[in-house]
Amino acid sequence: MTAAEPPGAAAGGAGGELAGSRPQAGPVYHVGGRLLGTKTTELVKESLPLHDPAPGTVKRAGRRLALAVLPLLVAGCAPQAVTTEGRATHDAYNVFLIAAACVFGVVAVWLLWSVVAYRRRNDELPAQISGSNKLELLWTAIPLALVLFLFVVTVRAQHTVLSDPPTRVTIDVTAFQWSWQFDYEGSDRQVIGGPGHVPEMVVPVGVPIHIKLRSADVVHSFYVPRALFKRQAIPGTTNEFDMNFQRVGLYHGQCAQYCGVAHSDMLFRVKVVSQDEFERFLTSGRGGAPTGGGT
Ligand SMILES: [Cu+2]
Repeated sequence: MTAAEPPGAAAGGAGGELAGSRPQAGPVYHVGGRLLGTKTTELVKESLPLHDPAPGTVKRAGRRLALAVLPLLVAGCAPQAVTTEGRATHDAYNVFLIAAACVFGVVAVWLLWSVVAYRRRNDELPAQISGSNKLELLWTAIPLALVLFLFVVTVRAQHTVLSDPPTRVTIDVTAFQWSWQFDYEGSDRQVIGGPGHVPEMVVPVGVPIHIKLRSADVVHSFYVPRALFKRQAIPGTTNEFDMNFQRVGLYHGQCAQYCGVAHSDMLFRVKVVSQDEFERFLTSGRGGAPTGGGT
């Protein structure tokens, strides 16, 4: 008997004195290194573990799965937007999120079902099927329809964000190393930030604000998280866009493009006020008087 052969093989093959103490067995067959059976009808036990997992293992796996899924769920949350444009972006984002979740759910359930329903039960090869025009058409048409649907959702959201409504408030925003300057067209109102002073861009609620964004030196980025909007300020270029704030409040803003050693100081705030308060703001601080910490 060779070292790889189990004792039963030696007993059956040699017909020696051990034959009477155990069932007579023929040579053992190996497929892919696994012990499958003998020439007799008796099957030798599989060497792979087929026992049920311990209850504690299932609980631990459940906890790990929850820990893995929770950050994904949290990461899927976007802040509630406070501008008309931001809400359009948020709505489009949610449609994408729901579509992605549905695709994931269908694929995951289908995959798990296939693993369980078509698991290996014996050594027989399953039916070998290849080519199905119906299936090919189905799994081409469904993703195509999904992509077209998401394309339409994107174009509609983009149309809202990039629409150019008539405005009566235009603000020239200039980014510089390392703060912001806000000039109100049609008025001599000006707000300039500086070291230790976070400037406030005061805007009226419910009114489209037209912004002309420029840079005085290097590339910066105008970013208001609650507006779900970011746009670069590029030297020699004027980027124009509109923001229509729907809620009174004070919203954080910052430069989102690394622009030098004091980049982290490039903060600003958007102060959304009533239209009356905005009129008072425009007329009460003529001559570039500071507001909200601006200099
Ligand atoms: Cu910057």
